[in-house]
Amino acid sequence: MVKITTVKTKPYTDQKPGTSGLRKRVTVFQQNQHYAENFIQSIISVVEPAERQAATLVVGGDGRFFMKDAIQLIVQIAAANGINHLVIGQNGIMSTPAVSCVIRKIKAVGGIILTASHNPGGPNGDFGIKYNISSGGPAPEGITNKIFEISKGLQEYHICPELKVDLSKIGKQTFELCIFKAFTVIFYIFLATELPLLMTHCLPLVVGPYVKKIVCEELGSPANSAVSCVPQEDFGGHHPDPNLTYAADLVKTMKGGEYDFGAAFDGDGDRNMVLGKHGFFVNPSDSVAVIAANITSIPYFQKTGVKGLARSMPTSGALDNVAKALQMHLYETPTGWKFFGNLMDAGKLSLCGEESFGTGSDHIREKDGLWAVLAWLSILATRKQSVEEIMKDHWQKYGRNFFTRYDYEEVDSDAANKMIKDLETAMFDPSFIGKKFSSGDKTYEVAVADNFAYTDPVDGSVSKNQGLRIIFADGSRIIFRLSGTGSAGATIRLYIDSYEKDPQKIYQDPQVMLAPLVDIALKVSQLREKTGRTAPTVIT
Ligand code: G16
Repeated sequence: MVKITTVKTKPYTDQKPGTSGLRKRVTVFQQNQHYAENFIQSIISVVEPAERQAATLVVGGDGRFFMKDAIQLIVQIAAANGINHLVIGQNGIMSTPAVSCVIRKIKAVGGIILTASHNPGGPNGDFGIKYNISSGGPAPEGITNKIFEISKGLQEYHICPELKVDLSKIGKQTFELCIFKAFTVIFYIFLATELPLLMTHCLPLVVGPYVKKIVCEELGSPANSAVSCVPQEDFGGHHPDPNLTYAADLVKTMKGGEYDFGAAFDGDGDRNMVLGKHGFFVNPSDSVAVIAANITSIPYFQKTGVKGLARSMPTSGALDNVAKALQMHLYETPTGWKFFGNLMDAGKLSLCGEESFGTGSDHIREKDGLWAVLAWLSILATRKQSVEEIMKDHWQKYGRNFFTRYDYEEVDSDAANKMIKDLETAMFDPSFIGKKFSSGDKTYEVAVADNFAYTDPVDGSVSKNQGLRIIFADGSRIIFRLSGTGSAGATIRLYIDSYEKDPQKIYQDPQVMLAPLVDIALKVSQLREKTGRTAPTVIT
């Protein structure tokens, strides 16, 4: 008989889930007393006590350092709170899209995902805990706010300290508890994900075991085209963010010209970056637009049809151009995949994407890196053109949204908050509208200046303060927002989006095309002066 213990604790004030769960340094979870336990208890407390004895929770993660410790705690706390069933990936490994899929398939009440996604791993890296609801999608703000409120008042948690599971053993492990029904944990092998990088001959590469199974075994790409497929707690020292900076090895390999298609994934397999031969980069905002424009090449959409399109606010307007041409509804949501869930559940949305290397559809409720790559492969197979040709044709037909994002990571939080506050004050001055800003031979006139707010068309919930937008008369946009996924200091994101339809200009270098707008953004915000940062950490 397993013993249930109630442990007195002190609440923490900093357990507010961000864009995608609670992300902190591993050391915060490890060294602060009861830190992880408190947050896990707060999550489980949102499952109604009356539901728990019939409830199943899915648990999985990206294999990063501290994940196994966190899973043991989840098992012990879930059992002590009367949750009846846990379904866990063998060794705890399961990609984020796989967790979403399994929650839906087995009709679980939700799931807990152990990942800090694209943030570095290892003992000095980041860890994260995220709650997904029964639809398979990340918990919406109503629920994450509830978790935060519980965490701020938490005085005790319940735990079965002696209950230990063998994470490596496939199958059922059952435990007798004094006051509840027997508690069962089932371990499965779920084709799991893992870190970044892989390139492929003709085909892509992908996330660990999925890549091997689908891209190599099923599609016949050579085995050596799948790189970095074995999960490691520190991602082999790599930064698991699939962008041009952190997937530099892949970019270099692709530049060699030997491969036609390359793709990189993040730690938990939900993000993707697509490259063509010679390292031709597909901007994520363009990637979802290309998939939308070629929707008939994708078997899933041939079956289901397409109900609507969506992008996050900072994502470029490339998708809007396709939506207009296809006469499809386009939703503009705040940053965070959780905002797409309600639209999908209501049958209003089929395909969506974000500038932050996220692309997905309503087959699940998370972005899905491998799905996006398979969508691209379907398009390549139908059109029999290269990635570069497809992209260039697209720009010829729809015009091009030049897009760039500057990330300033680990900026002093006070300085970053003050910069945003001061900019907002300046933007809200009535004289700001109509103001002209010049750089080089370009002049832009402000048409709209606001802090983006979103009203969910399904449940009417309102999300405010989602990013400062300066929209100019020609439609060009400068956007500033603070990241909700960083773990130390503040990350300032600057996004620039500018549309060009002149066929003579669409092949230019985005950094050259957008230089005047970047210059204006830096001057208006006084980012350099106020943060002391002279250059971004990452440019996309
Ligand atoms: C998460 C969210 C995405 C979001 C991204 C960046 O992705 O699911 O919707 O775009 O973070 O958010 P931020 O700009 O606030 O850092 P992931 O892959 O980290 O789970």
